[in-house]
Amino acid sequence: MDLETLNSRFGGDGISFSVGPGNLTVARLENELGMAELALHGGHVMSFVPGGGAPVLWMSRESWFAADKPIRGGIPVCWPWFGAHPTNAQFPSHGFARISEWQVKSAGKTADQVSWLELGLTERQVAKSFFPQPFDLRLRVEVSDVLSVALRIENTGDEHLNFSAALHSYFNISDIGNIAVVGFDGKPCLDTLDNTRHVQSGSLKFERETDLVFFDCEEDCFIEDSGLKRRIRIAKSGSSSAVVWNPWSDKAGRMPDFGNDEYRSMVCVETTNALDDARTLAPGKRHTLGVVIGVA
Ligand code: TA6
Repeated sequence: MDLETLNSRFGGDGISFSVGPGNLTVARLENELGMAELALHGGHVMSFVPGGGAPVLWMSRESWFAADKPIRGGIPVCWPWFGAHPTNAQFPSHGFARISEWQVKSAGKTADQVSWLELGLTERQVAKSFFPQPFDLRLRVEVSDVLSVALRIENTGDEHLNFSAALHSYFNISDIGNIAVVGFDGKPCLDTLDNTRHVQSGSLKFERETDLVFFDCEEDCFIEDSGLKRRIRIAKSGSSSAVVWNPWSDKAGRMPDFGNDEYRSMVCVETTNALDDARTLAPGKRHTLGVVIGVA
């Protein structure tokens, strides 16, 4: 759908569509309480700024903005597999949803200043080789003084549908040395760097590459940032796992779409159905993976 049609059908009242980086179509949702931008490419929330506050989501200055590449930052939608494809190393990391073109389904604003946009993706827009089963994805983004992102997955086929998924949120922080991630105390955890499991004790601080998958965790978690003097709240739904990731300097240096020093200004706290928390949908059934992000 071209910009003129998008704006005439779904624009207005603080919702607009324009050409963004890499000529990607970007939707902007703005009201008195907050602002967010998302690319139709990947159904990718790129930014969220609560009224009068600092940007909450991080975006690499080296990010690709291209039809065949994932955007590095914001909230990548990882589906139908988290991480590497289980059997085909040629398939894209973290699934195909974040490199597919999503369609706008509806948009609006409620009386209490919540602007929302709903995008859709089905098997008709995706290469059959990646995934042979029918599905219907809906991504609903709501913006006020908090950001809500909900990925609804429906099995529209007649076979069981197995998937893993993530809302792979990148958060903007003052410096990796200034933060603690709180909320995983006592949770079982897999360290993917050495494939060992342990139980987390206390809050998470960062001094090296960190890539941890937490299980049995449905509670809210927080990023406490002494530099920005703020606490980001991450409230999950439809998820009993989470991933905390920082690539640190060596891995950042190996990623062409990630500035060598940028690991200091970001942390990922991801809302997932990953590994042990992968899901199966019977025909006709739905599952929603959601996150509400706010600043205290
Ligand atoms: O969520 C953590 C992780 O799986 C890391 O292992 C790292 O690979 C990161 O995601 C980014 O993956 P990407 O494919 O976006 O480079």
